[in-house]
Amino acid sequence: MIQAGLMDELGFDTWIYELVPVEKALERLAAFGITHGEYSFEHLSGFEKEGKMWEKARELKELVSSLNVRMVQMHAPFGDLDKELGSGDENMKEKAIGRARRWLDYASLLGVDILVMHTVLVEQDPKLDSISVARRMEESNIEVFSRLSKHAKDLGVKIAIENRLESIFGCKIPDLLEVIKGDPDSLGICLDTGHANVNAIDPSVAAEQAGDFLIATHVHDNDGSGDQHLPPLMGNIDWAAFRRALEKIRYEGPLIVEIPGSNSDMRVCDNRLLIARVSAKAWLSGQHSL
Ligand SMILES: [Mn+2]
Repeated sequence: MIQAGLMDELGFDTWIYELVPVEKALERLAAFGITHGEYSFEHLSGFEKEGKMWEKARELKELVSSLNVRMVQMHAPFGDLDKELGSGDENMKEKAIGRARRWLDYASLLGVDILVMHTVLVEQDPKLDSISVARRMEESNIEVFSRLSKHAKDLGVKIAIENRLESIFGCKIPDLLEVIKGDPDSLGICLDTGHANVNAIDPSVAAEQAGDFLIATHVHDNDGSGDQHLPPLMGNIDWAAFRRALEKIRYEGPLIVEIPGSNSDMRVCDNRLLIARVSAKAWLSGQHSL
């Protein structure tokens, strides 16, 4: 039997409506009856650049409460930030830590409990063997996340570290568990089902490994050959096994579907939302299993 909580907490990343400003994206999700969500980094990055996050946060908080949408998580900057946090240049690294702390502030201001972050990347050193590189990555991640977790704790926000797409330290759940040990109260895992599948890791195995540390999800599908961000049941993930694993670890949500819409046509965004909602509900209700 499926737990009631899992289906109730189905949500979407605002990324699906990247075509329009965040306010419009939230209104659209609410119009389609979506009750939970994740703020995409892309939707908020403009406010960061313009220094408007503090005033915008207040407006957004009011908007989501009037729309009855619970924004359970937000995506931190990634890409450059991952490299800057692991940089050997102390100045650059400290600036990056400051930026990550500001994003924890933003989460708190927006009333969002969880900030999703990628792991820290360490510069490639051709002199080092692969084992030493992996060890340096682990050390760097433990150091950076234990520093950030102190700020998270002060704010009452948790950091969910996402399993990486690239086949390096951080793509496996046991890698992340080592990092979380530094502060298990404020650090947890965001399981990205698509990233796991590309790394030939069954999301059901990953979920069981994460156990109680699973605090956020990025739910999407692919055929294993790349990070295609397809709705559930459109790739080769064993969704029935994943659902059973979520039940076994008593994960109660949120389940956040992370798929793109379109950058040119709103109807494509709406259609993709509708089909993903149907497929996610078919998955969660067990209708697709023989
Ligand atoms: Mn993801």
